[in-house]
Amino acid sequence: MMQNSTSGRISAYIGLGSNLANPVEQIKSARGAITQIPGLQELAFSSLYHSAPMGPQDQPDYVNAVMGIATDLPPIELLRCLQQIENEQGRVRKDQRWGARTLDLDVLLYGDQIIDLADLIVPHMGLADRAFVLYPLFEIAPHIQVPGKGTIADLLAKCPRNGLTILEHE
Ligand code: A4P
Ligand code: MG
Repeated sequence: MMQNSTSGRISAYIGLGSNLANPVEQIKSARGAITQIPGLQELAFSSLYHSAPMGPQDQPDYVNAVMGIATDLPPIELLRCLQQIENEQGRVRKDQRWGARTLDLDVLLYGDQIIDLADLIVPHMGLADRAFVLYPLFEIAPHIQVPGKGTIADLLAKCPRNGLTILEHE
């Protein structure tokens, strides 16, 4: 039986983050670009959140959000489409881990699948301990299970807000 599907499609969740070149506009523009991907439909979009940087502290604060989609794209094709949007929005990959970026799009969840490929690990590795992922995800999917990790509510209960605030309500 196919689980977490909408009319035969898989429901998946994408994490959006930006801390350069007008982050709010970066997130909104990415949302528009994602909805243009063939074989994909938006189901939900969280509020926009303001978060302190995780990683190097000498970078601007972030704007983060989570989008719920239904798609029939295989997960690796979804990742490639998202990476193309990152590139189109001026993402420059630097050597510094967790450094500043115009746009970061992560596949957080893909149905109830656990994926362990060289280029794609799902659930996303940071999901369980990042307030800027868990809180927006909980906002749009409060009853979801994170495969291998438990319910979103349990994960959230163990994750301090860490200064996370809502910037713009959906
Ligand atoms: N990759 C593997 N699994 C996935 C997945 N589920 N989704 C691979 C997306 N990509 C995945 O990503 C590096 C590689 O991860 C890709 O080639 C892909 O094949 P990247 O986007 O090129 O590099 P990155 O984003 O700099 O690295 P990383 O370690 O993924 O960083 P994160 O985890 O994305 O964190 N602070 C706040 N407040 N808010 C943020 O959004 N984001 C980061 C980046 C740092 N600090 C932050 C935030
Ligand atoms: Mg990333």
